[in-house]
Amino acid sequence: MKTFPDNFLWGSATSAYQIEGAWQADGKGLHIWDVFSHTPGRTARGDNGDRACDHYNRYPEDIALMAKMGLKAYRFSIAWARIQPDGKGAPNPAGIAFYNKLIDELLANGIEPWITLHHWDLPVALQLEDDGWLSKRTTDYFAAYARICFDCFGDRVKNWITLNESWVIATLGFHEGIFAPGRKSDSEPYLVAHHLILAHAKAVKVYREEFQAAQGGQIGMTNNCDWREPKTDSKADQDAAQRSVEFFLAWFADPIYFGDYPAVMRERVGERLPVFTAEEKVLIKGSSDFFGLNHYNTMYASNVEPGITVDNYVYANAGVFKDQQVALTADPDWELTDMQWPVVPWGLGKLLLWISDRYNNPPIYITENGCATPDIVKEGSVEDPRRISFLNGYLGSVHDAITAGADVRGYFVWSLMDNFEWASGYDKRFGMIHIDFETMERIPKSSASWYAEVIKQNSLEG
Ligand code: GBH
Repeated sequence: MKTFPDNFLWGSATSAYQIEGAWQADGKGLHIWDVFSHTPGRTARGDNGDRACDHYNRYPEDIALMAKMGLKAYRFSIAWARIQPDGKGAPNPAGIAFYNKLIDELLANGIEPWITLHHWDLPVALQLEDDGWLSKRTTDYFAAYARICFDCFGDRVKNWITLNESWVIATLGFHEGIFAPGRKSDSEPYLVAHHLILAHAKAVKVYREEFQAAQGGQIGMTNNCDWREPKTDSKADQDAAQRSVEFFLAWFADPIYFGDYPAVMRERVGERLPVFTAEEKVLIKGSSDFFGLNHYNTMYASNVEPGITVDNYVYANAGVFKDQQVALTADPDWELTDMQWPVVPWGLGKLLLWISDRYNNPPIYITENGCATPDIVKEGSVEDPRRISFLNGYLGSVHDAITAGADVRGYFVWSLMDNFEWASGYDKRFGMIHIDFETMERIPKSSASWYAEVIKQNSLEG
């Protein structure tokens, strides 16, 4: 038996655009993912989140399913464009009313709400009028939006995540162009990242100065990182793996814990890497009460000599890749999920220890981990043994890391239910609950009962 610490927080996660639907209801403004997914050619089959899981209307049923699983916590995001349709100005009462109902229903069911303020759905007016995350002005708009949320919901909500996966916004949105707003640049990702870090720090300042003492909650940022294992024992490959994790995670975490970007990025990115003023460094340093981590997979990393082009540039997420000179490969024996991401449970344990070691053992919450698998509905039920084995393996690795000293406080499965998987659309299924997107029927998969048992026992078998 692998038993978890007392009070270990068991949860699952979703995000607004991926589940809510109701894209034009009750005064909601448009956001960049509404526009991106309605632009021909940007998502698989032209799928969009117009209806998604219709969670906006079916949230009581969804919360009942969460309660049945015994979830202690539920991480969801607020759609900024429901709160401020144009991303600035007066709040929209109907948007606030929706999240009030959601929060109250969670609490009535004994489930702790964990709110992400921004999970990629930037109000489109900010993109058109202010250049979105390319502009420093957006950092102030974000802080003002955050203030509305703390003010309206902070009496009941004690856990705040400012931003979800800034790496994805910067790299997939502004280098590869495969996510909204779909830009392709070698320098913009660094500018966008810079503004996201500042936006986070400004929102945290608002919370700490105006709300935290009275409301007594905690606030942090969630970043994603895949693990990079050196392909060989050579010094060059070990350095490449370390460099790759620094370009991935330390890009965002070093400013928060140390006040500035990693030295290796400064050396390699040069003047495309913006500079924090002395005042900004003070603002940013120490701006997280916990370390939020999303983790999905592992790749081998090997060194690439400058000037050499290898054919996995795209797979390796170029932009920041050309600057890193790291080639990524998978072991052909690794099982792949439906996203073609390798299943390597030990990578998560290694990453947790890397974080503990670099950032002086911060409290860590795994705010996302999970996999996509195809579903077959048979006589009204769905068996998903591959998800069970994925979760069992990764949770085992989390347990190993805790035993080795990492301060991991909680774990959120991505995802509660199948949903709109961004550019991949609806046929990539990450949920523990199956959704029939025609009828909107919910069918808990076998992993949902498996997870309910883990939560009940606070331990894994075997
Ligand atoms: C998360 O992003 C999101 O927060 C969530 O909204 C989304 O639905 C979920 O994951 C599933 O996608 O080794 O080159 O193949 C995940 C971020 C970045 C994780 C890319 C996997 C694989 C890169 N992902 N990474 S590669």
